[in-house]
Amino acid sequence: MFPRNGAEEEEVLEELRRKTADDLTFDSGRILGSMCTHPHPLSVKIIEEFIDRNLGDPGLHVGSQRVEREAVDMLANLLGLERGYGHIVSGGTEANILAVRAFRNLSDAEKPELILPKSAHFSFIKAGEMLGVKLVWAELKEDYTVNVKDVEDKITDNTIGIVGIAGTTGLGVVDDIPALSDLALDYDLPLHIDAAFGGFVIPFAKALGYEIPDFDFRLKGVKSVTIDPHKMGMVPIPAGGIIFRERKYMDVISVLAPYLAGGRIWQATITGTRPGANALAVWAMIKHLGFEGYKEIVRKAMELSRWFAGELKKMPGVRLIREPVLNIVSFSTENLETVEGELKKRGWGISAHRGYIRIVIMPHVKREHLKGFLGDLKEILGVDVNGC
Ligand code: 0PR
Repeated sequence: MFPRNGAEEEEVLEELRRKTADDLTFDSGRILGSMCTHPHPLSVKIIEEFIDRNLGDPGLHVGSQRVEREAVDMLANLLGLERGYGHIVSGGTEANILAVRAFRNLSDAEKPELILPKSAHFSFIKAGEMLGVKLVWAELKEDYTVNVKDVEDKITDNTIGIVGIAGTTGLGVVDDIPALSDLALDYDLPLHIDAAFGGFVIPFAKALGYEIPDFDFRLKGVKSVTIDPHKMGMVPIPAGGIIFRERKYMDVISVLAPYLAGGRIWQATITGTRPGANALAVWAMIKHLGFEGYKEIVRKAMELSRWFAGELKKMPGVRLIREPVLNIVSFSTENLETVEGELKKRGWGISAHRGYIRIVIMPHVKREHLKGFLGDLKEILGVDVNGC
């Protein structure tokens, strides 16, 4: 009910705390199935200080707009471009929708079709439905990467573009993007890479010596990349990223906003009014952590993932779905649904999907949390704890 009279601030805060007391928090170490994490303290400060900036009316906040452009350029740079075109958006969903929208608007296909791996995130289902683009799902190979031959077989005159994934939602697998890029160039089609998760992992993991295929603008067929700072970028929600190789992709998705307080602009994002503070937080976190800072975060997450995968492999009744590529470890058990329910009852924030449980080793996940989880899993599976 809408209250007639207002309550005291403290009272309101107290009530909110009570109402959300059963939320799981990242710092509890209990959230093992999320791609978000506890934001870095600097980014929290930035959100507080710049909370009123609205990048939907950039003429009012010209400094913030400049900073957003710099953030986009730094992301583009991380992805192998000197200069990129794009925005800090609400998340991977908006970024993927914008890419599909750009591909559709640039194409003259009568019945637009997009070819994407069966492992693609459900945000593409939203994109397809909203944009009237038919989704053509390409098969996966045994290693869960997309079958590039099947992608080729599915190209028609109506194909508007191809999607490759650098860090799949379920398994963190990276498609053979060099092959997809060659294919896209051969058929003169744009290739979009969904690196919503992998964008803030792969460049650093590669620098650490992990063997992961190229996935970004260094490959000429790649025309757009989704890269989300609110996943491994340590920035608070909402902060997604869409980067295009060329300006024309932005031009075809921009609409005129003629009357804004700050003057008329062409707007490419789906959201109108949108948080400037989060874009500033992206800029600030990149400046503060730098390549070496992110590399260290990724080093820990990758090492812990490999340790965790090793422990799971030792546990009877558990099947690792595949060796981890990034910092995502997925496994299956007998009676998976029951095991999932039991784990949830014990307070673990996990979910089973496509026949397995996915654990995302985000920066808030520490070895002691995983040890606790493994202990519970063993008990649930009825394994003699002392026996192994
Ligand atoms: N692309 C990929 C590869 C993704 O994994 C995701 C989200 C998206 C796009 C969409 O990103 P937004 O959710 O930012 O729009 N993947 C996670 C998932 O579906 C999102 C998530 C995050 C889910 C935190 C749960 C959670 O607690 O699993």
